[in-house]
Amino acid sequence: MKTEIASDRFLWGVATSAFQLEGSPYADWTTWDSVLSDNPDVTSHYTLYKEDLKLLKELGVNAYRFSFEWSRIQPRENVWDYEALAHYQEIIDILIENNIEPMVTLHHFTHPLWFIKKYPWHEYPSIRKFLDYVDKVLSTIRGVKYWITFNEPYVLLLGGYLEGCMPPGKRDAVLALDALRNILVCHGQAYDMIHSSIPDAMVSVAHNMAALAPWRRWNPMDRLLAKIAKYFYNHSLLDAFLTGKVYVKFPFRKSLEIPVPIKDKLDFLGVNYYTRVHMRFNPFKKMGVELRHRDIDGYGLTDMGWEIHPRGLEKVLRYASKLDVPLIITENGIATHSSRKKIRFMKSHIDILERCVRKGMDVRGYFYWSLIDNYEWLQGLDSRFGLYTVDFTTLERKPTKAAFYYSYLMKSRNL
Ligand code: IFM
Repeated sequence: MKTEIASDRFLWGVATSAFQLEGSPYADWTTWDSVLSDNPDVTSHYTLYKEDLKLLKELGVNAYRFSFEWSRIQPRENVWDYEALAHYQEIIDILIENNIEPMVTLHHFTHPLWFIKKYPWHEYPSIRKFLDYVDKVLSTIRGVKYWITFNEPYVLLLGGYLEGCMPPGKRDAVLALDALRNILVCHGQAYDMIHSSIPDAMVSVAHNMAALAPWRRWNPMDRLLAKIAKYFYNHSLLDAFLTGKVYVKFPFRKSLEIPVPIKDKLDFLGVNYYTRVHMRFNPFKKMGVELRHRDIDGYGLTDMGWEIHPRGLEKVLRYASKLDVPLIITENGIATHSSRKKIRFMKSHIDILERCVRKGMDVRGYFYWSLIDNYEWLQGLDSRFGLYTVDFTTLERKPTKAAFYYSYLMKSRNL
């Protein structure tokens, strides 16, 4: 596998996604959750982007991960919006002028409404439609070396095909496997397309990884559940990059092998890490699983009830190291109204990151989620992940103490 990242600077950045800051009148999520369509002003970044990009400079980051909103670029099946493409190109140009490395995510959960209605991911033609979009982006956009094809493909599948809480709202394991295959085929093809137009590109997915543990250590069923979940949620995608196959392991049956053409199609791995989840066998719950967050380490829970568990970052980076490609933490952050908690979260995770690098793990970047407060999927506007707060009435952005602390951390850590 390739292990080259040309730039020798550690990437210190922040991450965002288009829909969470900009919304889009053409996206599936706009009808799925009405928070943004009821409050169109909160999606102010699409007009205030120049002001927001100044915050990056103020923070002192050298990299910025953001996404393109596919539904703005292709609002209807055969219609391309060149102004939207020019808008994203302008963002890239501003970043480059300011010596900030852009990292672009092509797909971050949302879809054009026409796509999800006519070609949802479990349908084979979804592949062609997504690749048309990639092709259009590659023929118009310049100056991007770092690409993320899909943000958290497993979260998309869990939400869209198992829980049914995200579009297309299915609860069907067979369709989920079809969708998984089609998404990974798209990754493989997009990887080749990006490399043929940008030979030194660095391409990855952003894989959400979690620390998963049995609720009751003494209980064999809880242990078995945690083991299966750990394999499927964290490892099966890594193994697919190593072997070109997704193994779906069943507890008492042979595993199912799904061939996916993605072997070695990865120049680095983007790791999104937030929390640890405890799992308990409960026959009265859906699929026999009950999930819980517990404050075991004494760091507390976030406003969304997630356990703050910095040591889990080391665990997932260790798992990811088996790929033998550089690792970049493409998301890590906390929803809280408290700056003190945000600072403690950031410091404790970056301490672990530093320890991992000292131990020899090849980690080349860290992106804090997120730059400014934004819309959180299914939660609305009260999950405050931003280094800058946003007053959603006046649209005023204000730095939190954590913003100053992050600037200081980036200068003081020798990574
Ligand atoms: O806001 C999300 C982001 O879109 C994907 N990763 C997790 C974040 C926090 O839930």
